[in-house]
Amino acid sequence: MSTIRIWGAGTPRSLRPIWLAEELGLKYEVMPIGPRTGETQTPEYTRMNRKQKIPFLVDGDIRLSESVAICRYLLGTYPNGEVYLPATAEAKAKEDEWCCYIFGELDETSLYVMRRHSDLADIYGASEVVIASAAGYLKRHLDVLAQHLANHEHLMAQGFSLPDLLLVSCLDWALFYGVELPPVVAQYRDRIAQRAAYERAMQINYPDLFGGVANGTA
Ligand SMILES: N[C@@H](CCC(=O)N[C@@H](CS)C(=O)NCC(=O)O)C(=O)O
Repeated sequence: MSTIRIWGAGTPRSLRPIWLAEELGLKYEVMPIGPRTGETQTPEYTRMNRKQKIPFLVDGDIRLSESVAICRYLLGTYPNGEVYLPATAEAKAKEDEWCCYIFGELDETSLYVMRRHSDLADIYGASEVVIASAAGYLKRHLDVLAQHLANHEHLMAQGFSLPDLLLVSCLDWALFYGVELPPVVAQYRDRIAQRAAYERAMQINYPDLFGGVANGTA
């Protein structure tokens, strides 16, 4: 079996494949490069990933960028029953509906827009107006999630799934930006964050916060 290598640490997107690898009990190695350190710009990394972004996965002949695609690959290739893997076209579509929603509306349209015009203002320009607008948009979708989570333990009826992992990575990101979560969403987030795999992944992804070393070999 080849060594699974995951490039990237220190961001909500890099947490996703690390957390999933921990859930699946995989043996893997993390190369803890950061997004703004110059490490994604080297000729070696650029040859591997022309996008010059993290996370990135190598598993044998498979090379993948995009946090959601990497997670889908790991889950589909190494399922272990701990994370729900939909089997029918209908169940796959329902799971995908959540994944697209979380990635499209929370990650890219809200949180990353807030990041671009705050932390990354030197590159994309500072704009309080854009940040406030993106935060308002985020709130609207947190309310949608609150409605669903008021009577569901997980996003999918079948139990913990990839959409939950993606959502919690976004909720942590929102909390980092000081966003107040609706109570039912905060309770859901706290429940999921008790998973042992999440706690291990946090320590691997954010070694500086936990005083450890980014050695992701599970
Ligand atoms: N859609 C991509 C986004 C990847 C991404 O933008 N990663 C950031 C860190 S969270 C990065 O590497 N930024 C470096 C850059 O844009 O130069 C995913 O979900 O993996």
